[in-house]
Amino acid sequence: MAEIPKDHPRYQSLMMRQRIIDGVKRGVATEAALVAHGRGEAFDYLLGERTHEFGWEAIRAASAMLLTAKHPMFSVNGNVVSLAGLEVIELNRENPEIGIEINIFHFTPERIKTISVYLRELGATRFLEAVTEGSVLLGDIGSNRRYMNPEGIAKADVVLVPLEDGDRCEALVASGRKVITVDLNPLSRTARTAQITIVDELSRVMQNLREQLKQDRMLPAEELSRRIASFDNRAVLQSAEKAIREGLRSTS
Ligand code: PTJ
Repeated sequence: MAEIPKDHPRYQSLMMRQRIIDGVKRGVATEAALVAHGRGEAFDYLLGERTHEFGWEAIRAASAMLLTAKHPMFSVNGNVVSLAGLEVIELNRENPEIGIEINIFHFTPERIKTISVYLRELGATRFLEAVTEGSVLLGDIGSNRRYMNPEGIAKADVVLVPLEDGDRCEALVASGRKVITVDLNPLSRTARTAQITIVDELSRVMQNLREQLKQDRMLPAEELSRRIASFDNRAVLQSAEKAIREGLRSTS
């Protein structure tokens, strides 16, 4: 790995790039992960690689929705595990009610094994796999994303699912579940379908969400419910799009 000087103005972004490359080398992520990551990087560059107020608004709503859920689940794919595997495990340790389930698009049993081994190496002790005995099928999708673990997402009322494709997000919403996503592209089908879209880079989101959950844990349920009711995802997406347009103007 090339040495990245800490004072490089884009240090964090370059570190994330290295994490995804390492994930691909390990077999946790696929080559397609690099393309998906590059798309995210382009949006992040235009957004100034920082958390905006619309990102915080969505974080606050996400925290409230996760804390008031009956059975919240965190759906992780190869990119999420490569970029933020440790942070996913720490979030689950701090909030054990938010279960982890591995669900990947480019499915092979070997890849699932590689991801499981890696999560255990990072310290995970409890996580589920979508493809298992008794898997439940999710609605109208053809890909391997349709499997749900009977003890996990099949039972879930709220699913946190970052870096997701539009088909699964639509199917999850159509099934009556609430979906919280993380997507740097506010124009994507996932961003527009989810009930809560956090338009920010995944590693920053993980840090902010963990902090927010800590702050909110003791708040009364009514206050959290009021926060969810007043959240407007469409306004968040509009603000994100505006920020990207401003980013384009200031870089041209
Ligand atoms: O591990 P698998 O097989 O399940 O595959 C995972 C990927 C990510 C390859 C797969 O889900 C995929 O192709 O995703 P998409 O449809 O390209 O969507 C990924 C979305 O996440 C895009 O809208 C990107 O802009 C966004 N994105 C990429 N990296 C980040 C991101 N958003 C936030 N933070 C990032 N680091």
